Amino acid sequence: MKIAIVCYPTFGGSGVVATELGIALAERGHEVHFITYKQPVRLDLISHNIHYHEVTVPDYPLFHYQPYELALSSKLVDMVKLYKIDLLHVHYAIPHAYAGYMAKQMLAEEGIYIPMVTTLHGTDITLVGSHPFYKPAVTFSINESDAVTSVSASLKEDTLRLFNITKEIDVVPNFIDVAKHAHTYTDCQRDLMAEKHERIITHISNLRPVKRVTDVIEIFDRIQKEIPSKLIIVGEGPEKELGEALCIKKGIQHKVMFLGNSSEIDKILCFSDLFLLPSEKESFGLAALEAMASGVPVISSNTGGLAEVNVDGVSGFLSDVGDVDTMAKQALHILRDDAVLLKFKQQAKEASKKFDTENIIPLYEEVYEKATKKVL
Ligand code: GMT
Repeated sequence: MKIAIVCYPTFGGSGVVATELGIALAERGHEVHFITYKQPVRLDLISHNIHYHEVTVPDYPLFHYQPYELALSSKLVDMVKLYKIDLLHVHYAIPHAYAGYMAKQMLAEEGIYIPMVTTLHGTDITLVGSHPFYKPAVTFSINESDAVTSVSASLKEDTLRLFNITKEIDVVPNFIDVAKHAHTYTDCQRDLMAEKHERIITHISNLRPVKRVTDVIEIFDRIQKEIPSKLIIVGEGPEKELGEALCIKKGIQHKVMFLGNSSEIDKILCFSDLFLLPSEKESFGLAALEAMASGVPVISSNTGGLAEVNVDGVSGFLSDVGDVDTMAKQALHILRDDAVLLKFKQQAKEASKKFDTENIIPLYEEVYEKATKKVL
């Protein structure tokens, strides 16, 4: 099949999922066309089945806001015609489903009928999409999609609760190539980050308020009082300064490293003993799944889709949002004893296998078939 994938190309779960999906589909023989404003961050391998088409919005003094949807829908029309694309798969409803719908309509005028699959990722529904400024357009473009998928059952429930949806929503969970996450390193170089006797605790996110970075630091503070440890925080975002200030206030700044965005997540997870994700909201928690696939147990909140990923008492533990005391106790339970830590590491890796690429990509292919039948 010739598939056009529209996504946000920057750091962030939805872009990562869309990129990895495109790569996996290309490996299965599909021709994949990424259509977005910048080459996706994880797309460093352009194979003969993968194409990238950049959307540019020309600057014009009259534009107070750049009309990206307009440029995207025009680019979609051009690329569908040029490459005879069979299906549009848009990730993140805003504004991609809306631009996709416009492209579909323009193509229909020329007798070209193309199905559109929309994948909902979380903040497009729970944070931004349900805002009254966007809600009618988001509802409309979801209902006008030929197939809709959500990355967890919890996100499906949220979507049905927040919007008036008339379309069936298929749950297709996020996925990971478990084999790629099997470390081949003989030495993770953990001595670069910590002393031999110290545990390494990691948090990776876009450091937005929803990630509760200060909870990460509160949990770590309680851990480091009991056992020697270091905290690595990966990512850039608006809560970084607040996090740094809290570390200084607590006098633990020498034990906490803020690494910024990194393209070496696998190396960081290789030497991590525990992953913290105490988010306020999380439709899935791809970062938790990446940690688990690398054999890193997860202490997380029980919000949204996290309970569908992190298995309580097996791959880590789940607690109520904001309950940093319980999270710290659970972390200490895992970290105190070498044998317990090893058991949780193995269990985390095992639990991630349910979401292996091999199990999930065929579900997307089924959705594509279903959507194609609808427009034929
Ligand atoms: O977590 C974020 O703020 C980024 C956001 C995104 O759109 O990239 O992540 C959402 O999509 C990811 C991929 O499907 C999910 O793993 C995240 O849980 C989800 N984030 C939220 O729901 C807050």
